Amino acid sequence: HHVNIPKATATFGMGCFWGAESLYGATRGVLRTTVGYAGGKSELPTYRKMGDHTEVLEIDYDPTVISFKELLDLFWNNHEYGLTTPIKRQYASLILYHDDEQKQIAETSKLEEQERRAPEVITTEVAPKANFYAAEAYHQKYRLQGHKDLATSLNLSPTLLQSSYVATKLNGYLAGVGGMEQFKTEVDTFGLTPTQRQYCNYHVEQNEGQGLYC
Ligand code: MHO
Repeated sequence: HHVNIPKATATFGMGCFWGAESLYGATRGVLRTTVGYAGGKSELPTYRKMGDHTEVLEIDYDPTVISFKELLDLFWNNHEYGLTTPIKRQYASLILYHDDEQKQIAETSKLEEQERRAPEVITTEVAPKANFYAAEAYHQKYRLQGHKDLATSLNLSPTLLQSSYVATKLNGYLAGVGGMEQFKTEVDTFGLTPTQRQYCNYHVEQNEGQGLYC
């Protein structure tokens, strides 16, 4: 993996962060994902004491491969944010922008989405990204960690659970996102052993298109 790949970051709250992490993980142009807590003011949130924070996904992406607008299209198409269902702060629909360009694109995109959904009122908030607190290790790459033997064989330290490109990708593909055809085009870059690869092939095929759940 080359160090000079251009990198930008997006932060979204879209309900349970396990699903969001798998959705974006298998998406082309996404380089790394980390789940965490953001959007509030309380100090050092944890899963048990989240305070006024929301479960969010931080996404590092290559903007020459996928645009912020394309990340937003996935955002709108993959979670609930209508006023018909009251949403707890923990699962709020949230776009935390990193710069003025993201702010503008997010606000325009929200207006368009509101027009599409009217008369329903969408609850999504657009706000500046302030503090982001990475979630506990057991929440990172949750679907991948569910494959215990594979996860163990990958030697994922708590740091790697947040930063590994391969863990990011496998966490998406094993949850059925991306599909077998796309997986085949990328798997050579993952550096898997033959055993790991065979295991992944089987489960990517089994789970393809199963839909995200929490
Ligand atoms: N409470 C749900 C979702 C977890 S989530 C990371 C569960 O345990 O399945 O909010």
